[in-house]
This record gives sequence, structure tokens and C-alpha cells, in this order.
Amino acid sequence: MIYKILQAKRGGFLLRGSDGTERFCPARGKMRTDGLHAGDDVELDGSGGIVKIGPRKNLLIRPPLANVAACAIVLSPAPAPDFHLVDKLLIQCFRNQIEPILCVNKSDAAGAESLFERARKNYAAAVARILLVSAADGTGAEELRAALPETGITCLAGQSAVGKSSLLNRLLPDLHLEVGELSAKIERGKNTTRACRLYPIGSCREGVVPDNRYIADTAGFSLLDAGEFFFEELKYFYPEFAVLAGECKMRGCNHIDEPGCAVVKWVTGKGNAQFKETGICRERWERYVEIFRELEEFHKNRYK
Ligand SMILES: Nc1nc2c(ncn2[C@@H]2O[C@H](COP(=O)(O)OP(=O)(O)O)[C@@H](O)[C@H]2O)c(=O)[nH]1
Ligand SMILES: [Mg+2]
Ligand SMILES: [Zn+2]
Repeated sequence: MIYKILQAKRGGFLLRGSDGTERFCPARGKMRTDGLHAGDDVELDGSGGIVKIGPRKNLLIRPPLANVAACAIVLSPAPAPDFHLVDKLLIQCFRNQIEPILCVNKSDAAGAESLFERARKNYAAAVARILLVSAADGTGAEELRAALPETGITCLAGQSAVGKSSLLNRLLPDLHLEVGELSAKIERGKNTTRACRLYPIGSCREGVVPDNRYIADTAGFSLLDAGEFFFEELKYFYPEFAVLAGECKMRGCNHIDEPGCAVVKWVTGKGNAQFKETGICRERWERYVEIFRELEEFHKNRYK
């Protein structure tokens, strides 16, 4: 039987078998277990020791979480949305083969509708699922539940106070996570000790036995480390650029200010006659240029 590590603790691992049973496995035995994290799949021998580790799809750090399938990126009208952060989280998603789900939360509050429209304008060509939800009154909660991958782990990410803990409480009513500013302080204080924990979440499809569908109780994942990749790779993590990439004059065009760049033509309105609707959004492209410059600057200083 395959076991999922729900939580990696100091003395061992909380596991959940594919039959739904949970057990604790002390960190001992023949295998080295110090590289194992929540989200990993393992097998046990007759004496209950970990003997085999399944292939790992990806690994997020701080806190460590393996095999993430999807990430719900949460935005809200208040605190004011940070689109720059959303862009960077999306880059991490696309680099790690994680499906992004954009959640505009607090639909009950002023400004949510227009934020939802702006989010759609920015991201419709990059993100398949963009939802308007409210953790407070439950709007869109079932839609969000249905949008989570049927198998695999979903985590939440986004600014502090956008409602991540509140949404988790909606999805997992038994959890009773602390909500509000105080909890944000506690989270920061606890960051080093409080490990990430996975919770099984039931299937939406009637008659389907929930087997391998989890949501992670963690305040998202850490941001892009500029050293992780070269600035010329950045364009590959903007899926909406792909439709025009073959139209640029220069080979290896980064879509910044190169002569004959189709993306630049499009966002400045000069390519409207030439190209069909591309979905590329000017303000998202402007932030792309900023992020590109940040990465470029980082690498220049590093190799100087
Ligand atoms: N009006 C409204 N307030 C919300 C909603 N979701 C969360 N909040 C409030 O936003 C604040 C931050 O919520 P919390 O879940 O702690 O955010 P987190 O820091 O992202 O985990 C709390 O005061 C919540 O009561 C919502 O859908 N509507
Ligand atoms: Mg929280
Ligand atoms: Zn170009």
C-alpha cells in the first residue's frame, strides 16, 4: 500500500494509507528519512519502517511540501491587491508544473466585482480558473471545491489577510483555524516550528471514493528566489506569450524592447490589425518588464 505523508514531525511521520487509515511512523529503520517531507508517497515494510519513496513531482520550500498539484492564489479588494506578487506566484506555479487557481475573495465586500474584472483581464489567457468567492458568506465555495484537482495536493498562497485561513475553514469546516491579524502574528512567530499539514478533502463527484485529494494548511509557498533561474527564461513562464512568440523578428526575443517584437507591437496597440485577439494584457506585460529587469539586475551584480 502507498502512504501519503500528511505531516513530517520531529520524531517521525503522520501517514495516511490509500485505504484511508492513518498511522504514525517513527523516523527509524533502514531508510534515511531526513529528506522526506509532507506530500511524499512512501511504502512500508513488515515492521512498519519506510522502505520505498515514490517519485517526486516537485518540492516547494519554506515550508517544505512535496508533490503539489495546484495552488489557489488568493486576492482581495482589502488589503489592496498586489498583482506583482500574483505574477511571481504564477511564475513559481508554471516553473513547478502546479496548476494555478485564482480566487478573488471577499465578494461580499466593496470593490470585489471590479477586482474580479481586472483579474480576468490580466490573467484569463494564463490561468484557466478565475473564481469570485467569499469565505464570509460561502459564495463560490462549492465552485472552488470543484476546481481543486480530483487527485493531488492543493495549497493556498497570497498576501496576509486576504482570507486564506478563512477559505481553508470553509473547505474544511472541522479545522477551526485562527483568522485575523492576531493569527497572522502567531503564524509568523510559529513559522519555524509549525510544519505544514495535509488534510484529505472529499471528492465532489458522487460515488467517487476520495483517495488522494488533499489540501495543505500552510500560508502558501515562498517567493521566487532570483538566483533560481536566468532572466532570459522568464518569458517561458508567461504562457500567453506563446501565441505570438513565433512572430517576433529576433530569435530568442525576450519581448522587452527588441525591434520587430510581436508582443510589444500587440501591447502598444500596433499589432491589432496583424494579429488575432491574443489575451496578452498590457499592465501584466508592464510588470513582466519590471520583473525581467529585477532578475537582470540580480544576475549582473552576481557575476560582476
Ligand atoms: N468581508 C469579508 N471578510 C473576510 C472574508 N474572508 C476573510 N475575511 C476577513 O479578512 C481577515 C483576514 O482573514 P484570514 O483568513 O486570517 O486571512 P489570511 O491572513 O490570508 O489567512 C479576517 O478579519 C477575516 O474575517 C470574506 O470573504 N469577506
Ligand atoms: Mg492565515
Ligand atoms: Zn518578442
